[in-house]
This record gives sequence, C-alpha cells and structure tokens, in this order.
Amino acid sequence: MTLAYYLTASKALNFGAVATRRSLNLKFPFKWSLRNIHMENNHKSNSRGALIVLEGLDRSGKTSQLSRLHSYLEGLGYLVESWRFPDRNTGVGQMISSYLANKSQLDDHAIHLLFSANRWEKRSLMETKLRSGTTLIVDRYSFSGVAFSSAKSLDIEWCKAPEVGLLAPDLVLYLDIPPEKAAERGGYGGERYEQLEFQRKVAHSYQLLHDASWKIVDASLPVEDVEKQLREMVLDCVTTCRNGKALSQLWSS
Ligand code: NYM
Ligand code: MG
Repeated sequence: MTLAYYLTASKALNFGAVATRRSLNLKFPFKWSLRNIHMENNHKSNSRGALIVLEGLDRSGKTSQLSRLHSYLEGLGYLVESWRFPDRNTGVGQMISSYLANKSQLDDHAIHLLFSANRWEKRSLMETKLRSGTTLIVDRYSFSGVAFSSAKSLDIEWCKAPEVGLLAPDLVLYLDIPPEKAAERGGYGGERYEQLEFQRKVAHSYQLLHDASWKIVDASLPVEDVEKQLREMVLDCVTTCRNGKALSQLWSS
C-alpha cells in the first residue's frame, strides 16, 4: 500500500507576500539614500533560494532524480546545490556511517540524536546559502529521521523534538513506491535498515508525517515520467521563493 492511498487533497502552498519597493526620497543626501536603499532591499525583499527535500524509501529513486533536477535547474540558470543527509563527511556523519555499515552498535535513541545533530551542524550554512539565493535540493531530511527511528518503535513525538527549529522545507517531494517494488530494484546495498520488513514499517511511518508542503509522486513510473512531474513542482517552488517568501522553522507551533 502506498502513501498516495491515504491522501485526500493536498493544499496549495502558502506563498509569502512579494515585497514591494518604495520610491526614493530624493530630498536626502546621496550617501544616505544609497545605504537606505540597500538596507530596505535586504529587509523587505525575502528573495532567496528554495529548500527542496526528496524523501522516500531506500531504492525509491531519490538520488537519480536529484541529479536530474540539479542539471535541469542549473540549465535554467539557477544557483543550485545538491545536499544529502546523513552528511557522512563530518565527524558525526562518520559515526552514523559506521553504524549504518554495522561496524558499530548504538542505542536507538543515541543514533537518532546523531542523525539530528548532523542536520543541526549544517543549519546555519543552509540558511546562508538560501538567503544568498542558492536553491538546495536535499536527499533526505528530518522526515527520514523520524520515519526510520519511529519504525523502530520510538515514540514519534520524541523523534520530532530534536528537529524543531531546523529550517522547514519549501517543498517535500515524496517518491512513493511499494516496499516490495523498491526491494526488486537491483537489491539493497547491505546497509542497516535495507530489509523489506523494516522498509514496510518505514513506509507506514512516512504516512503519519506528510502535510500540505508534500507532493506525492508515483515513483513506480518510468524515470522520465517521474522527472517530468518533479520538474514542474520544483520550478513552481523556486519561482515562489525567488519572488519572496519568508523562511520558516520545522514543527514550531
Ligand atoms: N536515515 C537517514 C535515518 O535513519 N535517519 C535520518 O535522519 C536520515 C537522514 O539512513 N536507510 C537512514 C535512511 C537510510 C540511511 O541514507 C542512509 P542514504 O540516503 O541511503 O545514504
Ligand atoms: Mg540507502
């Protein structure tokens, strides 16, 4: 059973107000005016890059779609970077990587917090990039954190707590695929969690997490068809953020 089955209608994204420009007050000296124009633009215009997250089970096709989207946006002239979590290049990321490779054992709560810490250590860089106009397309984010840990029977609210205050994605693209079909795709890589029975539980956990910022795409379709759908959604989101949209935080009331 797929996530789409559980969906009724998805709500339109709330678009931030587009900033308006005020006319120059020519009565003031030139130097004063220039500084004010600069400050006003920074403050008023929330123009920025978009935070776009791809989520889904292992082998749902996130990584290849991400690289296709990257080329597409770059071809259109956008500043874009591809990110992924876990980011295995940091000290925390190396602990996570060793755990996933079954080279170390950790309590379920402890590894959950490490995954979260791995996002926190990137939070300020993420904000800087977005504010400077770079769109980030991210392979997995907090939703993976909650879905995989709660699939191990950790309390879902406990799992969400350390993620509160991270930047909220502008768009979450969920690549929806039945766990059985994902398992058929060339097999799993042998990391922890890459087992059909566990992936079924993860799929169920994802069902509890989606909200209006998610778009569900049928990832069983041919790669090109999935790509076509993603392109439209992404372009729409990138345009909205470029026109001005405030950054918001994840799971803050
Ligand atoms: N994973 C990923 C988690 O359990 N929690 C998290 O917060 C994140 C970001 O790590 N099976 C799991 C999901 C994957 C595994 O990710 C490695 P990838 O995308 O296969 O490298
Ligand atoms: Mg994987």
